[in-house]
Amino acid sequence: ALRTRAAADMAACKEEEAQREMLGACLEKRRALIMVDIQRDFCDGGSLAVPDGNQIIAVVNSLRERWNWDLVVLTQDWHPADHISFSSNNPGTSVFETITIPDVGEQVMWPDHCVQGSSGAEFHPSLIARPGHRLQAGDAVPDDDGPGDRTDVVIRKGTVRGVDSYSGFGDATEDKRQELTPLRALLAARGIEVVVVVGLALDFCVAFTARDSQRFGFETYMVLDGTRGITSEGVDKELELCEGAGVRLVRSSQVPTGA
Ligand code: VGL
Ligand code: ZN
Repeated sequence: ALRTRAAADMAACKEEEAQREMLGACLEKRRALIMVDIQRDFCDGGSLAVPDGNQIIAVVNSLRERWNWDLVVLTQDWHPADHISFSSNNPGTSVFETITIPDVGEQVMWPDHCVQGSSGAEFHPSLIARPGHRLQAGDAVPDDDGPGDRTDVVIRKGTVRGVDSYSGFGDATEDKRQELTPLRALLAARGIEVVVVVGLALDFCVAFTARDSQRFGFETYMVLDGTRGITSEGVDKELELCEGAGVRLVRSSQVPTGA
């Protein structure tokens, strides 16, 4: 057993090294940090609090100072009060059950959360955030304000009553459900090649955003200590899907420092 353990440790070590090299090779590439839904409602005391969600904030804050990002994006779950994903808007359902909605498909029934303009929808007060442009589905990508611009771009999602959107890119699983945000166009316009994803919740919006990012051709990393999930089964399943899709799973210590 000891030998197996040593072999496993060695394999883990090699993998870490490989990942560090991979991110090290990104030094010449334009990179974006995407902070997914770090909002009051997903943190301690919020209406859809992710267990230990608050613990990511220090990691995320140091990550943003650690590397010189070409772009920082803050996604913001931003639902109208009559949103289809709220159990309260689907009489007879209970919170956390999955129902099938005609023309929509499977939908988890969530407690009311991140209602537009509510305090629960605000970014967590301890998060270092510099909200600049605020964009949602239907908005055009604004011109680059130049290298002097140190503000973050806010991407709002879940803004259309009848469509939920876990991914920061928006959901487009069926024609009827198209609700794409300008995130993909924004990354393209800024010449981004590498995307690093952190935030809440790993098993929903973080995983969906990371997989879309990889699928759209960005070299995508998920920082494991910069995210937490709602359930451990969900986390296991989504991490497997992410790895299968080519998303690299790393730790914040593997992200390079400096320029
Ligand atoms: C999220 C459930 C519902 C998330 C958003 O940010 O992961 N989860 N809406
Ligand atoms: Zn939501």
